[in-house]
Amino acid sequence: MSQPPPIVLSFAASDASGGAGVQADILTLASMGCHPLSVITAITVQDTAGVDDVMALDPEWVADQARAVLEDMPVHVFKIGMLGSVEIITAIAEVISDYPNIPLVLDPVLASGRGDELASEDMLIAMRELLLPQATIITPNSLEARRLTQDDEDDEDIQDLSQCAGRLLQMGCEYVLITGTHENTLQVVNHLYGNDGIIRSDSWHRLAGSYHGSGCTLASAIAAALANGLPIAEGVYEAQEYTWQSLKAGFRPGMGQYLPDRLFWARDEIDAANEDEVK
Ligand code: PXL
Repeated sequence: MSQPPPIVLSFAASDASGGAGVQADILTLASMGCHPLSVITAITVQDTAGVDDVMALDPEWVADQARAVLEDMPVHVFKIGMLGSVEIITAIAEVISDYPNIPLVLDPVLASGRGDELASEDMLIAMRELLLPQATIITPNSLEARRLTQDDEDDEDIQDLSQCAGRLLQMGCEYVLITGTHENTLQVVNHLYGNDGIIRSDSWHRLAGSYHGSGCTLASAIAAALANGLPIAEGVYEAQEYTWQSLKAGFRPGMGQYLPDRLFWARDEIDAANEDEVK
């Protein structure tokens, strides 16, 4: 029998459009050779154009889902996405604190790509205090990095991203990857920081169009790379490459944004198999 796939546990909300959230995580993790466990935090009502509503689950249900699978299976990496409520953040923080040796990839979801608010100010504070110190790597985009490092709501955002990264590292995570999609630069430049400063900067051709689920894809791809045994710097590169390829192969199934094709690498084989069948 071949080696069993490494297991990644994703805490995330359901996105029925299949673009972001737990559906994005499952596709990405499976596509990168992992077995995905999914603990649902909330259910959203949304399509490819926007989020209409969110129902957070009972925090005990979130913790119970996680404990059941954690007691049954060896988990190699945790990944956290959209959280739903302060109480859910508290419940997850408690569960994962019992597993300090499992790396944690934290995607601090504050808003959707289209600007729908997905975390309150209280949730942001809880994330900062309870989850960030447990994170191996946190993957904010530049807007999220600035919001997470504001001292209070009236404070001016820190503009300099390396200063934001410094503050996030001081809050207790080991690595910070700040993505540059929202910056006014020709290429998209993503920076990985550690306690000794910048570890790598990667520039990517800026793709035209607006994508739903790119952040979930990137964070899950990092989780998969770590679960596959890659060191952090290589894993972050691999995950960016995978995400860029899936965005480049993106498609527009509805009337809103493009979705990444997380199975882009399998399409040629699927097309070839379909052609053989037609013959
Ligand atoms: O992209 C962040 C995100 C995460 N999780 C869910 C979402 C979104 C954005 O819309 O809907 C469920």
